[in-house]
Amino acid sequence: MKVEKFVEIVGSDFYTGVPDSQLKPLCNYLMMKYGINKEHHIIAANEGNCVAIAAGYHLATGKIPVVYMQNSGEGNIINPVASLLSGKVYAIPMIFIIGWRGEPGVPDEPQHIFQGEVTIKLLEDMGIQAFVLTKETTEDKLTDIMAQYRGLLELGRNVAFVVRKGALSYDAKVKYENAYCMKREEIIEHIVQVSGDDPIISTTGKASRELFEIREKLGQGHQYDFLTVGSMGHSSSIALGVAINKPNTKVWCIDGDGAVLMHMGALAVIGATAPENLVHVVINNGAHETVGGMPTVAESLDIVSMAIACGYSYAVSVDNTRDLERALMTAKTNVGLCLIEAKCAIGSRDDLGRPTTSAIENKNMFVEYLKGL
Ligand SMILES: Cc1ncc(C[n+]2csc(CCOP(=O)(O)OP(=O)(O)O)c2C)c(N)n1
Repeated sequence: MKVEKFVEIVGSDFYTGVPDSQLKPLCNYLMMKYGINKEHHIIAANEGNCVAIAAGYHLATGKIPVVYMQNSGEGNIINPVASLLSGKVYAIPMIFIIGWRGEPGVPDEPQHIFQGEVTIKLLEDMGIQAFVLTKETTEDKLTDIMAQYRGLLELGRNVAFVVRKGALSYDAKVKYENAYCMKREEIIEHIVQVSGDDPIISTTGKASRELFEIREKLGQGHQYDFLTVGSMGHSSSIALGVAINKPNTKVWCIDGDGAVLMHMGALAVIGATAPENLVHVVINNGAHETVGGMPTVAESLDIVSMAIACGYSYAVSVDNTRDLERALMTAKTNVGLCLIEAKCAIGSRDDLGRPTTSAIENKNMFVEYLKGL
């Protein structure tokens, strides 16, 4: 179904979400129609934030908001759904539009398999009525479902459209750009060169895929790297746990701006714990590049000041390779908690592959490697 028709039938004028590749037609449509616009469209830091913003919108307007997200974000919404939206608490209605990664029977990446299996069940358990939108769903069917949904929404209930791959389409081509020149893959290659034999924990999305391919290209093993293929926003906390327990080695975290925003409290805890051997590199393209390039709010954020305020002892922002190399060398030799923000262009190679080792193999190699440090 064309996304324009879908949005018309859903009939809401406020959307908040975290972008998803499977919902690219919807995300691109919202960006073209509204951009980022406080009255109609806000891209939030995590899916729980979306629920809270949407709840505030409903309290203030009495109208029904929409939260859009990948099913990976279900964990992030469970707390506000159970303790804010639920009929046993405030009975706040909203519509969820959820991209269904890892749908049973559809091949997908390891981090999506289990989440895909439990997607509908979790919604049922949370009292959210769900309808699976497919390529075959007609406008009449959707209109019927929305009529039923309106009855539930009036009672303060929550409803969802779980969107199968290819169910929505949007004809316009949308390209996201910024003013920076460094490519994420080049930045990661510089980190690999300077980090040498140190362990690296990399964030979800293309950063981990690029790290894997750089090791292949350089003929290096993958034992140095823990690829956080899911758990967006948590790689820096994994790195903290490793760094505390391996105090005699430098531990590197390769993070993304969207991931940092998603669980920004981690910065405060890392800063307060202050392991002297942790280097946190935030590759900031101001975008959720992995899922299509839709913006984050990080482009104008002062990440260096945030890090210093949280207790990092060294923090610097770089936007070219010469300054990047210098900052990486300082971090390698410095004793103290470091953050490097690397300003980065939006984009990646078209032929970027995916890790050819399984997640369990990746973990086992990494654990064996850590034992020797
Ligand atoms: C909880 C959760 N929500 C959404 C996603 C979908 N997702 C995967 S990567 C990504 C964007 C990550 O952005 P950023 O950290 O800035 O890295 P970039 O892709 O720009 O390198 C998103 C939204 C996810 N994996 N998990």
